[in-house]
Amino acid sequence: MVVTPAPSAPPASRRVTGLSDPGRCLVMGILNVTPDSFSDGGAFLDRTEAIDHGLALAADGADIVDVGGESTRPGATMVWERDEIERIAPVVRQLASGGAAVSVDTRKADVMTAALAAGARMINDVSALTYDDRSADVVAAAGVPVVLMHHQGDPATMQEDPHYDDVLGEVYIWLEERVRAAEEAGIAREKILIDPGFGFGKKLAHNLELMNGLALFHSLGCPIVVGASRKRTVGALSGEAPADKRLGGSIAFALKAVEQGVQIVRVHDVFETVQALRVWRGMRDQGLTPRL
Ligand code: 7PM
Repeated sequence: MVVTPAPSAPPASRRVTGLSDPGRCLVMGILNVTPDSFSDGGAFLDRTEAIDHGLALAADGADIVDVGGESTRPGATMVWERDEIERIAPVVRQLASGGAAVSVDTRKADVMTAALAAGARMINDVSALTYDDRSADVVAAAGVPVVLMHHQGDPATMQEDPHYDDVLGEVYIWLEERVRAAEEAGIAREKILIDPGFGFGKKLAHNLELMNGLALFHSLGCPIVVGASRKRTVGALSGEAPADKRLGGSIAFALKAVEQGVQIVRVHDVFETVQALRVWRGMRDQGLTPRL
């Protein structure tokens, strides 16, 4: 007997891969090509290892591979532009030529230019184009999408004593202003994504309020990106679990984000996150299927 699926539901196989739903939350896999990254101990500094890890992220279901060559953790030392380019460009080139959609996590205009020449298709700037006064022009000229992330203070000192009277309102207004500045620099509004910057100049309570109130940011009219993967907030809520023991908490945050309709989650553990999102979607789709 041939069982035809109900017209309201896509075939199960397509539902599982998400191909039937262009609106599903995308997964951005994190690829650190740094010697001092807190969560993988610089294990991917070696170029071929970095490339292999990037390919594995894509194979595990990452829609985007986010390549970063500069650690932006609290207290991190600065990386010279040329070193950052040397680290990431060959990795970007290899991943892009293999068909991966590559974004590059950098605050520097020359690194953006080099990464775009190597095949990157998107810029992810934790400074929201405030760090380098040439960066907005690079993004505008390239016509690529850009993630504008909120932060308070410099990476070196941002966790010393972050203060907000109203974290949701202040982050919202700051992002609104950065979107306006980006548009003024010639970046089309449909190329702009926003990110509340989990952990960037925020205390535990600030991060939790942002996570609970994420849906507010939809009224800025830009896709939302959220990255909470392996961050200190997870450790703070789980008996100070070390960075390599934060998968469960990272997934809890990813689900909280997707529940509020964010468009991209930025994570280290792509396979496990994709699985969690599929289970979440399966439950939601069942709930949306009319009962006969
Ligand atoms: C050390 C500390 C290394 C912190 C890396 C980090 C985000 C990002 C980062 C984010 C977007 C990390 C961070 N975080 N880009 N880049 N959103 N858009 O944990 O939350 O990966 S770097």
